[in-house]
Amino acid sequence: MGRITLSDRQSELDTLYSKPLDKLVDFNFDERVAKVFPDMINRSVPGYASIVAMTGILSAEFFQPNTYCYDLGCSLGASALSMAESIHDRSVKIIAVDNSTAMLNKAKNLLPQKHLNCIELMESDIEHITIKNASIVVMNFTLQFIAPKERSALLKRIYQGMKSGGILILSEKLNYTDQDQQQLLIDMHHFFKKANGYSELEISQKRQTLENVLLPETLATHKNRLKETGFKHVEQWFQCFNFSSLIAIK
Ligand code: GEK
Repeated sequence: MGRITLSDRQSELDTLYSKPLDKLVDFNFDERVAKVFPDMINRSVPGYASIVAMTGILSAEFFQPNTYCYDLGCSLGASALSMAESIHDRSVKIIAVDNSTAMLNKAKNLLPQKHLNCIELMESDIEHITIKNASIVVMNFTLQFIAPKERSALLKRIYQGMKSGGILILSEKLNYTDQDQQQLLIDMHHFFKKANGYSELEISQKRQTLENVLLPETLATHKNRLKETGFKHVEQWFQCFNFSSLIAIK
């Protein structure tokens, strides 16, 4: 029997950018986005469902009893739910953090009651929380929204709050320094979005609203930063077009 994921549950169709908009304002995670989020992320991020499922599988293997799991930038809690369904230790406590009230309100209604005992939803900026006693930290497509100059400090605080042998799962959209390579990867991502029913107008308007908000970096930048932070082992375990996931072991 398949697992229940948030994407299987009712989500409205994402049509936010289907009409020409007079003024394109920077993308933010408000109520309109929260309403359509499962549809939006599944049709926009290649490999999203796989990454969420693998987050559960990896967490179950690396979880240490009586430690915390963190889902940073949890949105509707898909990664937290994947962890809750995969980790069978009764001591598991998952702290799912997001600074969007709209996302957390929706998450409260969507997450199955039986998992709300072990998942604590916390409304906060992930740059202002204390990470402690953590064996699993997940940042699935969240670091890309943090100002680049703040990223090292955030990763250092995460590292300091982690147990030895604990893991960070870091999923991000990637950038390429070689212009041809960058263009090819962007084109392939657009093919993916078109195949999922987004029009050229939707793709272009959404891209413009994300330009100042979602700031991707290269794979090398991520790997180097994780190593400089102190992680013993850093491995890229997934890539689909320009979307990737890394595991970093303390
Ligand atoms: C998933 N991980 O479905 N503090 C807290 N939350 C933040 C911050 C911040 N400083 N900045 C952004 N966010 C999820 C998907 S979405 C990715 C993550 C995407 C939150 C923001 O409110 C949003 O909910 C999430 O990070 C990014 O597995 O939409 O591409």
